[in-house]
Formats: sequence, structure tokens, C-alpha cells
Amino acid sequence: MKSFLQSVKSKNQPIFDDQLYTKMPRKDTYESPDYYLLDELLSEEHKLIRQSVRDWVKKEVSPIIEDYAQRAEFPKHLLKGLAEIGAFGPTIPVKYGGAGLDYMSYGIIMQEIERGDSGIRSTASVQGSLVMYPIYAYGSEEQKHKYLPKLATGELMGCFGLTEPDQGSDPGGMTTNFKDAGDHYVLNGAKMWISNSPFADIAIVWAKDESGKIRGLIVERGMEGFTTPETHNKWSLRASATGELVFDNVKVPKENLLPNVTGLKGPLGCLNQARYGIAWGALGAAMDCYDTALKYSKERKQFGKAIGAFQLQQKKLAEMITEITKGQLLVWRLGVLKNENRATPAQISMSKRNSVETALNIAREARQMLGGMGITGEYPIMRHMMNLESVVTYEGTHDIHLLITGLDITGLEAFK
Ligand code: TGC
Ligand code: FAD
Repeated sequence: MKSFLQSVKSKNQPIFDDQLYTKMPRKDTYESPDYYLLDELLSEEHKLIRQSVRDWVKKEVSPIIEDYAQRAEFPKHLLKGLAEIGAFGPTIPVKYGGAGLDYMSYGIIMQEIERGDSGIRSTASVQGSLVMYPIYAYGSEEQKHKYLPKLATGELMGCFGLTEPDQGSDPGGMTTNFKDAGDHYVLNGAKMWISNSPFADIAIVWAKDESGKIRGLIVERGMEGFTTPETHNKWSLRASATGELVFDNVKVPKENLLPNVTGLKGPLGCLNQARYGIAWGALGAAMDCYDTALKYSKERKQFGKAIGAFQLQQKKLAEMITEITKGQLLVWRLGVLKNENRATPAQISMSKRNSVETALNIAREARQMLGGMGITGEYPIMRHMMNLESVVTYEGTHDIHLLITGLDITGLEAFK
């Protein structure tokens, strides 16, 4: 089969043309590496779920994602398909519209989606783990029935507002606040770096009440004084919509307060869910970079032979597959613990940090293996690499996760 470049050259077209990504998308030939036969640890259902999500990503995401990322646009038309493959609330019970799957399935779904693009996985993570999960875990029965089924189908989209302009790693210092005004609350403040905010129908907003306690509120688009300005000029997660949440005396009905949680453990409990998904997901991006570099190294010839035959390139590939395999083992075991409700926040934190660091290192090495072609949009590596610069920062930075492990093993707090 002719490569993209060969077909362009044979038609005497310019090698790089702004419009080419849409006309001639890269053929997605992805195969996932399984060096330690870990598939034997998955059930038939897990493998079926993986295959169906992989097929969907190959058909719907791979052909368009480069183009959307180049144009810094979120491919909104993918929302329906994401809902159909069970990406919105995979572990939420069926009676609330979720897929009722186990945590291994959730991890596998995130891995396959992030193999396509971290920004698309972000949308699914936020919807399932940061919007549906808090309503499921902390909401009233009325709130669950009102919102969850529509969030599961993508009829309603949500976002999660924890970070503020002055409070990122230290969310406990947030200043967004609400006051009791009789039959409603009045919300003031601002959130920053919020995935999905520009198009979300609802926002789960963490804010302090009059006694300084952190509570969760469901804020709906259309409430007077609530705006969601988009954040532009990102070099990372370009196919994901990011924005702010601004609250200017927003009247929030009292029934929109999440009744069953108070304190920072509310939002941090949601982060455990999302970080778990990222631990699986980032390895998907790593595997795509490895698979791309491996194939390229066998085709690309220099000095009369395939570059994959040079020892320095083999060293890179050998290290990549070793780190991927270690990461796969870690997330598989984490999945078992999560299914048994035994995974600790610190274990989840370690796996998130490890997977993202692994993926970033692999993306950087794989990029070099493709030489100049590595910086182009013909291959997914540079997009993964730039995306991962956000993934290593959000949901707790690499440093914060090191400190979480440090605290867990020493019992000594080093944050403050
Ligand atoms: P600290 O005093 O340690 O804890 C306060 C309360 O929270 C409890 N707790 C947890 N509960 C559940 N799960 C966890 N992981 C928890 N970690 C702590 C803790 O037991 C305590 O409970 P209680 O009952 O005693 O009050 O809190 P701290 O202020 O010292 O902060 C600790 C620190 C730094 C680890 C934490 O705040 C942190 O993780 N910072 C990072 C912030 C972060 O991850 N932000 C993410 C924003 S959301 C996002 O990025 C979405 S991106 C989505 C996408 O696009 O995919
Ligand atoms: P800071 O907290 O200011 O950290 C700056 C640097 O200081 C980092 O290197 C950090 O590791 C280091 N540092 C901080 N504290 C310590 C310490 N105690 N010891 C040592 N080093 C320290 N947030 C949401 O609420 N919802 C979202 O949907 C969301 N989506 C996001 C999407 C994108 C694309 C991005 C980039 C971010 C998103 N975030 C979201 C915000 C994200 O969670 C924060 O960026 C992250 O928590 C870090 O906060 P910060 O950017 O303010 O960095």
C-alpha cells in the first residue's frame, strides 16, 4: 500500500498542503503491544469492549483528529458516538443510564480513546468521572434521575470547576463562594482551565459556603450571571475545548446543592475516578507512539538499511516496550484493586503519574525516531506529545503526585 507521502508525490502535489489532512487522512494501522501476554488476564467481555472502542476510534477519530487539532477545534459531532460506546459513565449503574461496567472495562475504554487523542479522552473523563460520578456519589435521588440519564447519552454535557486563577495545586484555598439568600443561593467567583466549559450545559462547581466549607453545586447554562469564556492559543489538547467559569451573583436554586458531601474530600473523591482513567489512558497514547515508531523504523532506510536495524534505535524501542509493559501491569493490578474497592487514592496517584511520565518520555523518543517526519501531522506522535504536556499537569501535577506518594510512605506532609 502506498504511504500518504508516496501518494502525494505520485500526483505531483506539494508534500505539505494545509488541506491534505481532511482529503487524505493517515490510514490507522494501530496494533496494541502485549509483550507479557496480559490479554490472558482480561475476560472475553473486556476484549470485546476493547475491540469495539478501537474500531470506533479507527473509524471516527483517527481520520479527523489531526485536522481538528491543527484548527484547534473540538469535534463536537463525536459526542453521540462517545455516548454509544459507553464512554460517558461506564461504571454508573444501568438504572441511572450508565453502562454498569466494571473498572477494568472503564480503564480499557479510556485507553482506547486516548490512543486516538488525549483531548477526546478528556471529554469522556470529565463527563463520566467528574460530572456523573459526583452526582451519583453525592447527589440526591432527584438529582440522579434528573441529570444522569441525559448525561449518559450526551444529551446534556457537563464540566467540573475546581481550579481557580489563584488556586491550582492547592484547591483548598479557593475563593469562589455562595451565600444563602432565602429560597436560593448567590454564587460568586471564577474557575479557570475548565475542560468542556465552552459547550457544557451544566457545571459541577466547588465553592465555599458562608462558614468556609467546600460544597458542590450544579450550575446550569442560562442562569443569569454565569458565563463560560473559551481559552484560546493552547499548544496542547487543541482538539479539546477549555475555558473559564465566571459567576457574577448567579442565583442557584437550593435543590442544586449536592447534599451528601462537605469538604475537599468531595472534589478529591472525583479526582480518584478520573486519575484512574488517565492511568490507563496515557498508556494508550504511549502505545500509539511506540507502534508508530516501530513500524516507521522498519520502513525508513538510511545508510542502506532500515533505521530499526541500528542499535541506537533498537535501544529506544526496547526501553519503550519495557516501560509500556511495566505500566500495563500496574494499571491491570490497579483495576483489580478498584473492582474490589481496595485501590487507595495514593495507589491511583502513583499509577497516574507513572503512566503519564512513561507516555511523555516515549512520545519524545518516538518523535526523534521519525526524524523530521516526527514533527508533522502525518503521524500522531507530536500531537500526543503536546497533549501529554497538559495531562502531566492536570488532575494533579507530576510533582504533586510525587508528594502524595511521599506522604503515603513517610507519613510526613511535604506540601506546605
Ligand atoms: P488534605 O488536607 O490532604 O485533604 C483534605 C481532605 O480531603 C481528603 N482527601 C481525599 N479524599 C478523597 N480522595 C483523595 N484523593 C483525597 N486526598 C485527600 C482528606 O482525607 C481530607 O479529608 P477530611 O475529611 O480530613 O477533611 O488536602 P490539602 O489541602 O493538603 O491538599 C492535598 C493535595 C495537594 C494532595 C490535593 O489538594 C491535590 O490533589 N491537589 C491537586 C489538585 C488537582 O488535582 N486538581 C485537579 C483539578 S480537576 C482537573 O484537573 C480536571 S482535568 C480533566 C480532564 O480534562 O481530563
Ligand atoms: P500551580 O499549582 O500553580 O503549580 C505550578 C508549579 O508549581 C507546578 O510545577 C507544580 O507542580 C508546582 N507546585 C505547586 N505546589 C507545589 C508544592 N507544594 N511542592 C512542590 N511543587 C509545587 N481544572 C479543573 O478544575 N477542571 C478541569 O476540567 C480542568 N481541565 C484542565 C485542562 C487543561 C488543558 C489544563 C492545562 C488544566 C486543567 N485543569 C482543570 C487545571 C489543572 O488541574 C491545574 O492546571 C493543575 O492542578 C495545576 O494547577 P496550576 O496550573 O495552577 O499550577
